Amino acid sequence: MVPVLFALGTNLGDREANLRRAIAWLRRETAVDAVSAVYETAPMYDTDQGAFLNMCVAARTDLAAEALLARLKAAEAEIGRVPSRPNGPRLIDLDLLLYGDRVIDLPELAVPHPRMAERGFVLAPAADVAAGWIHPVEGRSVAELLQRLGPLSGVTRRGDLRPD
Ligand code: PH2
Ligand code: MG
Ligand code: MG
Repeated sequence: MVPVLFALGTNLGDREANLRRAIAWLRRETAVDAVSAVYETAPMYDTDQGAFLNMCVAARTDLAAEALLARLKAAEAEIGRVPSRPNGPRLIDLDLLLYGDRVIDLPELAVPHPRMAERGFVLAPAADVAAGWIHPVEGRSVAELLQRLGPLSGVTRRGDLRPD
């Protein structure tokens, strides 16, 4: 099995319920090892939208990266995501951040996620579950990448996701 790291984000509807559904889906479809705390985060890039909840999940899978991506897209639709503008509001975003130490550069799939190293809303929860994971392009651990960002603004640790 290949270790994988996922990022979850939501800023529409019942955000906690959306996260719970995404985690239930990940538990069904992959072998989940660790689930981060929930972080309330100010929107990056497109700031004219509501605050996000973000989390990360470390897991293992037998699926090839391309097949996993297709399953993630299907899960987003099943949970209720509808198309929006780039970086715009979304009910659920399920991103593949890392797939072992592989580097994949395809039009429809880039791993490591190209902007993960600049995103506090990704690296803060990622450090909860994968602090020592070495980013195969940056050559630094998740914890080091987080430290490199310096003090984060607009990223607040909320604690564990509450069960239903
Ligand atoms: N996702 C984006 C764009 N901006 N900002 C925050 N805080 N959290 C996100 O998950 C997020 C974002 C595009 O995927
Ligand atoms: Mg996405
Ligand atoms: Mg995303």
